Amino acid sequence: MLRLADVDPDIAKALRDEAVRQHRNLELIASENFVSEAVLEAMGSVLTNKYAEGYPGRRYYGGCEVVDVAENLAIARAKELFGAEHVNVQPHSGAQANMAVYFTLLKPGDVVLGPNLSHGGHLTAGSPVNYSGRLYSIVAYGVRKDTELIDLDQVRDLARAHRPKLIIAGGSAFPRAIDFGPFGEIAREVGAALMADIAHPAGLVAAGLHPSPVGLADFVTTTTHKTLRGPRGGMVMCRASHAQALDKTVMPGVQGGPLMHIIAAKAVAFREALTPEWRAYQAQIVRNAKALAEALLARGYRLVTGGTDTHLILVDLSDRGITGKEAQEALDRAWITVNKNTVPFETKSPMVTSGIRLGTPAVTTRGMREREMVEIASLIDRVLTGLGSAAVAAAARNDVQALTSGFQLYPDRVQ
Ligand code: DSN
Repeated sequence: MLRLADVDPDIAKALRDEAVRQHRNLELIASENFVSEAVLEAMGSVLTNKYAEGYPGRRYYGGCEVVDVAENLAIARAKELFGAEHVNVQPHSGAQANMAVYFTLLKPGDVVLGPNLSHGGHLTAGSPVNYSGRLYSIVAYGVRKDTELIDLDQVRDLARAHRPKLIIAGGSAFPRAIDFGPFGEIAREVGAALMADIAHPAGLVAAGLHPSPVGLADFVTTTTHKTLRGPRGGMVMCRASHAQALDKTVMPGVQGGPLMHIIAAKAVAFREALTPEWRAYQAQIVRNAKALAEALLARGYRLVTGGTDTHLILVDLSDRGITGKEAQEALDRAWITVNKNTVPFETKSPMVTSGIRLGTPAVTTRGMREREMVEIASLIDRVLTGLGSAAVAAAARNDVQALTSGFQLYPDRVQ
């Protein structure tokens, strides 16, 4: 059997280079994480060969008895992890998970009340450049100017005025925990369905460290690769009463063949997530985020909402005369990986932005703790203060490598 290095040395080199980059750099993108070797093994498996349109026991293809085992395990473990009545593990991504819910509930033109993208929402919650914004009549809510927390009075007022069919709670850049209770009350009052997108805090939700919308929202969507630390993919949870409609929308409504190797890897990740060690890991993610936030505040950085109670920090750099783009690029040169991000009431384009988003899931997976977070804050500060200096970037690269080399990651892949 020919190995990858023999068949395609260029891709083999790209894979090794990426493993080296992941080991060498400080990974602070809030939506990224490092999966276990067991999850990688399930993803890179013979299950990729199998077509299995349909659901366990009800497929359109023969030979599905083995992949049925994998999908049933993924479903059962996800139900146990989140306490959900029904789970569909087939969505290929968070965007497709959200699409499945919209297509289950809505007709084109229906009114949807969702979070403004530049206030922490997500593209699929109604951005005009996304299918959601093109198909539905979107009304956007935001955060309050004084607290930068979700403006629930505005959510209620807009819901009463526009009578949406669907209300969306959750997004990709909220540093604070979301209280789903008031969203549920508002949705009930105006007769709307509620969808909670927990892609970012899903791991914290499963570990009981963030309020759970399961049982309260009609639909809960998530990705499986962020705090949840599984393979890249999506998932939808719902009440049993919506199960049949949801499953029909996922397949044949918006998807064809499920990715059975990814579903098997989801099952592996959920098994890992049902252990006490994984819960302790989630708690450390939050402790690390708080430690990083405090260390940045101590260096004079302005954090949106003044801090965090999740895995995520949003740094507003507008008072420093640096754009998010400049900061991301300078940090990249120092092997610190972050993403530029809009801040509430943003004045710059999404390609420039006034802020950067930081997260601790990946560095926590590597075993870093509060002490390292203080060091990371100091490194970020040195790079941003010395913006444009090649000497500062070179010195920071040395210190980043010294730090990351103490925390193993995929040792067999960086040889
Ligand atoms: N792109 C994801 C993130 O970085 O938050 C959201 O889909």
